[in-house]
Amino acid sequence: MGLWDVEKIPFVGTDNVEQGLGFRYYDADRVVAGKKMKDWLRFGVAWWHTFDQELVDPFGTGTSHRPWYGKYSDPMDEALAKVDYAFEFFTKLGAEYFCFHDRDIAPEGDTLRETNANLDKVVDKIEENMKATGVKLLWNTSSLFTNPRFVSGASTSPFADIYAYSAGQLKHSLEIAKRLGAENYVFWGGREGYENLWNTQMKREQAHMAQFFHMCNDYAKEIGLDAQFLIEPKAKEPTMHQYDFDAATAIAFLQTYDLMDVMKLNLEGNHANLAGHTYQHEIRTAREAGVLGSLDANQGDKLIGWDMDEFPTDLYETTTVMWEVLAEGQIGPHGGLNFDAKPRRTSFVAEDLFRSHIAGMDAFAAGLLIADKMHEDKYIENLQAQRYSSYDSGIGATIEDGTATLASLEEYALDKPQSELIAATQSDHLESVKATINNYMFEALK
Ligand code: XLS
Ligand code: NI
Ligand code: NI
Repeated sequence: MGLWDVEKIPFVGTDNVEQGLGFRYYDADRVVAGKKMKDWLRFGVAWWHTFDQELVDPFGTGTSHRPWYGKYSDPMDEALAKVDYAFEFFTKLGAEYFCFHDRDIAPEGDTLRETNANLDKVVDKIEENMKATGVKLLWNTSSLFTNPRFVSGASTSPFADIYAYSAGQLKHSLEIAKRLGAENYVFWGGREGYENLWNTQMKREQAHMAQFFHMCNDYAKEIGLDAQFLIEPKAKEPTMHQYDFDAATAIAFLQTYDLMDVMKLNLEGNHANLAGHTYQHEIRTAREAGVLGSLDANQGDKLIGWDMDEFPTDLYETTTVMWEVLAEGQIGPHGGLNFDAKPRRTSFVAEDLFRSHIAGMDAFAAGLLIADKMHEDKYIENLQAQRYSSYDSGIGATIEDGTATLASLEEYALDKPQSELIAATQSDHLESVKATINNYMFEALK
């Protein structure tokens, strides 16, 4: 059986309604819209939630049962042992990618030098396991938010020693990305923002952050690291206001500081909600600016206003995400779906780690099937083309080709009676559109 008390997760198809330890929809090699399911979805397992999370909440200690608990007194021994658990987990689940923060995988020493030495030992073992299993690194990142030294940020810290430390930490993290062949490298600025504006020089902090990214890019070039850099927007939590608030804010930052060619975005469902948006809104915004990079797959809770990191099971949302991905042709040049998600505190046995990933993978596989059916019929494409068709010829075409002026448009509009203007608008039958999408969901999964 191995280290985990679970067999390799099989594809079982749709005979049974009750979800067990098998996939109903995720059939890795099944071809959908010209690509294998696994190549559309590129699922990643998040090290921090899966192997480090004890399922604490602000009112209670951890509830999780994990097979390595109580076996190791030295934290380095536990860190090394967890690599074996991790790779057996990826393989049994059938996830081809994983993601980690530097501090997820190895304990810190007193100095950066000592910490790097711990890290390198674990990275050696990860590298061996990657070679042996073929599992790949979707992205790695650096925790510039957990340790108390980052209390007021890292590259936006008002304290230059902390900036310098962060740069040193990042340098080694990029070297690890290079060594492990990371497809992307993520920057999530959990503490890059402010608690209060009275004591904050916002522009100065943002300029420091931009300079930090430029230094990272210079170093990546120097060492020949070709991982795609990704900013992960989040509105708030832990910091009251984060500078990478949402996709649009992050894009404006990238444009202001000449970073559009350096960075794309890693978008997360729950973060979209914290910014007051849908996941689809964030993905569309990034797509249309040419910066969709990768996705953190999770969902929030409509009734709770913080980052819940629930496993994504909302079929409607996975359908909208996969509709956008199919329209884009890919998640991003090197993108994937990283489960930045944890089981609930009440789902505490080790097997729930498998169950929760299966639930998320099946929800996205089903979303892919539904979105594919919609694309095959060009349902949304036709609906949108029809809605904007008045720009394809006549006065609309003069607006789009730039020949229209205020004077030419005034001349066109000046004597049009109200009845003609009202007749130029059309009902969009929005309720029927939504009902049709529901029908696609039923039909595609039959
Ligand atoms: C936290 C973020 C974090 C990033 C990686 O809310 O989602 O987990 O994905 O640092
Ligand atoms: Ni998050
Ligand atoms: Ni995330």
